[in-house]
Amino acid sequence: DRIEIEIDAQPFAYAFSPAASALVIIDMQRDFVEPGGFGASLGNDVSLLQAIIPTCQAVLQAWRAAGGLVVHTREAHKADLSDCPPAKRLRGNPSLRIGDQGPMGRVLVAGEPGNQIIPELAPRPNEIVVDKPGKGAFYATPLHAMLQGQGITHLVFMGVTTEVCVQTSMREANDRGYDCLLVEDGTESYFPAFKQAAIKMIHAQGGIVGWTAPAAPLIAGLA
Ligand code: C5J
Repeated sequence: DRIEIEIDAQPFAYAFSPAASALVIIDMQRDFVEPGGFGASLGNDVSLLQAIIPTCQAVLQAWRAAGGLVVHTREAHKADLSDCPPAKRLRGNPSLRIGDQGPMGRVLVAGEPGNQIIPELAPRPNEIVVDKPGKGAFYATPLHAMLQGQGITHLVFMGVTTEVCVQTSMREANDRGYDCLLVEDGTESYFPAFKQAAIKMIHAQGGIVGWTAPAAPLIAGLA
């Protein structure tokens, strides 16, 4: 089961074996995608992010059918906020701060309704769910150890937001030696120009952070 799949990507073809790869879905939680959550509290239009849900579902379905490992992350803080630096909580002038009570429970707090992955992409019991206190999925989490324990060398990323948690996580993964692919239409930003810039930054300079490709060739390759 070490079959290699090669797909058209930028800046050149991306090759991976499903058995040594994980699909990493970043922060597709209600806090970012639904009104009343953290993303909206910062003044963002969350409907932009909802548009990628069908594509994320299609990639997730194809990935599961190929038997690949799936990782879901959530930006989540402990109820006592001991893992939320004051610099993060007090920055700016949001309508609700992290830990405040909002329409979907306490903002960005683990276990609250707003902190759950959206139902369309709900994790299955055999999939990994990582709660992360930072923007990157590797900071203060067991993710690297879990992936190493399963012989994972390649990571395929989707989720939100492209230039914040997705790009930060890809850079962290790249520095840890993973070959990373970003699914271009499986990620979104509240700022479309930032998404486009992040995609270019990732695959520029010979793939300095990794590769990018649309969902279609990935799904076709997995079939
Ligand atoms: C943000 C994230 N944008 N998941 N978090 O604050 O990208």
